Amino acid sequence: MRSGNSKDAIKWDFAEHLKYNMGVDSYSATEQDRFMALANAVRDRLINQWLQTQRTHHEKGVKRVYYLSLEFLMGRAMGNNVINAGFEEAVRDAMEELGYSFEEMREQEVDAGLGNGGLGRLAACFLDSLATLDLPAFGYGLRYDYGIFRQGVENGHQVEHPDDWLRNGNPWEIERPEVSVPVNFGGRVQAVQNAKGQTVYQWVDTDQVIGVAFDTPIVGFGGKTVNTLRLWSARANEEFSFHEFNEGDYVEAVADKVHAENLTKVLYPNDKLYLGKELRLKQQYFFVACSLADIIRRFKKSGKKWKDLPSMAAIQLNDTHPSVAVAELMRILMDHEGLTWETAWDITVKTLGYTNHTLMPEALEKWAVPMFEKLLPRHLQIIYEINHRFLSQVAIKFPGNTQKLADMSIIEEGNPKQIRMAYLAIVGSHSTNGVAALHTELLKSRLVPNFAQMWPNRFNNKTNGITQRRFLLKANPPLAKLITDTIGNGWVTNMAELKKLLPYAEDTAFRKQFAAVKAQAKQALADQVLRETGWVIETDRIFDVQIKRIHEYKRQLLNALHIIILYNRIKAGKTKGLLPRTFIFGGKAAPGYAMAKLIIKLINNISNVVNNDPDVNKYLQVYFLPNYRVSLAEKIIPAADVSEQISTAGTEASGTGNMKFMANGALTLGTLDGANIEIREEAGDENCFIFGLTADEVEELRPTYDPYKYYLENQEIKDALDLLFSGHFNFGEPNIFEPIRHTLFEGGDNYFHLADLASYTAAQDKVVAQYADQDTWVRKAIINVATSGKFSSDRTIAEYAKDIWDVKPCAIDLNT
Ligand code: DL6
Repeated sequence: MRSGNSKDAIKWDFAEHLKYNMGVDSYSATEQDRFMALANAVRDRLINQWLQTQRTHHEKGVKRVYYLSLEFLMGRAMGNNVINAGFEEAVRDAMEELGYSFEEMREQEVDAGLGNGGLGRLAACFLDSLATLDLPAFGYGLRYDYGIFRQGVENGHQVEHPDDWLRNGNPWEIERPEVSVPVNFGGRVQAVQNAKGQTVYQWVDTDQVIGVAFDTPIVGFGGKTVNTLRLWSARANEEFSFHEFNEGDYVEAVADKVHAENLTKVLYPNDKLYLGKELRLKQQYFFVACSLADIIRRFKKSGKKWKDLPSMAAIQLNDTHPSVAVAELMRILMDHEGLTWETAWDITVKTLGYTNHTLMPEALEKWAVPMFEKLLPRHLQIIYEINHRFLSQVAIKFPGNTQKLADMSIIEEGNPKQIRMAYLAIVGSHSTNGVAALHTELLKSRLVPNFAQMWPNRFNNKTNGITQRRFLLKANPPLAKLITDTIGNGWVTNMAELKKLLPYAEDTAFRKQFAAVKAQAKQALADQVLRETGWVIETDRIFDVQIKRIHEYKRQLLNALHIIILYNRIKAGKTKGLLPRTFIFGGKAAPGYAMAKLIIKLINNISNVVNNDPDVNKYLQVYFLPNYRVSLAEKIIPAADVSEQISTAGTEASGTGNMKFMANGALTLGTLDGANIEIREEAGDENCFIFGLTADEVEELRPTYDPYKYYLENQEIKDALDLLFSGHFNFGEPNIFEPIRHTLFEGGDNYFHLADLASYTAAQDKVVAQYADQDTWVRKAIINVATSGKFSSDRTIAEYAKDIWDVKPCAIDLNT
């Protein structure tokens, strides 16, 4: 009864947990109690497969993937777990028989928001695909007590509230106090002679923090492989505090404990901004040290020789955040295991792979040498030695070229000197990949051209993907059902099978069903918005959606400027050809990013004017949905008609929201940036709306770009900007949008809003014209779904597995 998948077994186990875990009966139980009891009953049903997975991997001695990521933006687990494990129906029926709605119960779950955006959500999709493809894998990260802040909106301004996501407990995780790793900081390095008379280095007089593992099961679709997400939480070193405690300084002892445990207190809420904060470096080293110690412990149990480590472990660095792993692995292999530099280096490079996720210079991590030295003195020594050896290779490759030495050095000269972590990651790994075709090209040609020239074979592209299980099967049940009823359910594990839908784009009856499903999703979103905000969203309109982090390069401002153009047209009575449209925005701004926060305020102020003007709101409505998060994305994406992917070309590495929208039948309105290019290739130019400068054109224009020219030459643009800066949208809040005016004009409009506004407006006009012909529109939407197969994270992970990791699937059989 504890692990059976029948409805009755689930009912029994649910009742047990309600009584013996939550300590309530059916009369006193709250919705939260019921959710927790059900989550526990679901977790019980994963345990056998979870244990069997670990056992099988161990017994077969398979190579494992270790995905090191400072962020895992998991969202809710309940729906995904029951779908992947294959007992959704039994759970739903069991709850219904007890008089509860499964849908309502799972709304109780708090999102696990341990990430900022695309990078963290990609890591979560990868875990789903790794398990579904039966690849032996661990995700390693940090168990932050507070995830990404909860966003409120007050008078149009973003306000941040702490995300106390663990307040009700986390039913999915298991604490493993027995898996604890001591992690050192500070101290000094001493050189001593070993028995053979060789100099060896010892890192001594350190402060210690303990990492404790918390494990979460990751169920692959079909429920066979259940991999592990292992997150580390910081605990004080008890011996240390007890010493002070015994000396009588109880308060100091407790303060030290609190100090140590602060390490994993909170996720840094910055997206693509490197801050250089000491606590952040401590987080990075802490999670790398814990994870490598764990990997090495597991490897040692295999009894293999050190040279076999690369054939047993593939460690992928998700961005530069874990790149101190290069030095840490070298330190373990040399200082603990006594390997020579050459052997340790060979193993390190073969074991590590690095994924770059950004072209934005302000996101590239560089650590000030003095701070790094204070925290990690031995690692600094190792990095200097890596650099020394590397630069001698550079000198051979580019003889007499001292500029190359300065440009490629891992240590950047200056005051203070800085460690270029991306360079360390490239030098210390066998693979560097970008996340979309254009991104990889720009990575090689613009960001690190010298490295691409030095090691052309190390660079490769792995276009991102998304899991269709969460973002179609779970998020959009009516569409998933329609697809399955039409072409079978093969697409759930082989998204390329969606191609079979292509002929149905020509089928009138299917188009009608498809349109009905979209209407249903719009209603579901409207219901959700009503519940969360009290706003009534009309559904019989075009839903034009931009949901993502708020960032200047993503150009929510371009979207807002176009809305003002529409507003002016409507006010001037130029409504011919206009169709009722709802613009939906969602996204968080980094708390310290003033311009991004001001853009949120602008959208909200426009929304206020537009939605309250009866002349305008019959054509145009604007909503900024607060607290954008994974579970809200799952409601918004199915409802969208238009997917706004409008970053300045050459700035968005890939984007993954664009893929989720495509798979749910929204048409991309986008620039030739990131994976939009590949979306156009798959869907066909006629099935999306592409506009704006290309990445090359942006660079050509940059030196002579004059935003005023675009303002003066286009009357609609001029009128929109004049209206915006006349105070029309900020009555009673004088000059609040002045920084936006400044950035667009005196600031030089770094993201080319004005250069692209006319072509964006023309593309938007085309959207409306095409939407007017519903039959054609729905046909295009179906073609988008049918051609979205490339963007499954299963495809992406299969490519990593083959090209970078060399790992093979391992079938899990409960009966062996
Ligand atoms: O690769 C996942 C995701 C891409 O889809 C986005 O285009 C990219 O902006 C994002 N990168 C980051 C990097 N942040 N830092 N540092 O979030 O990665």
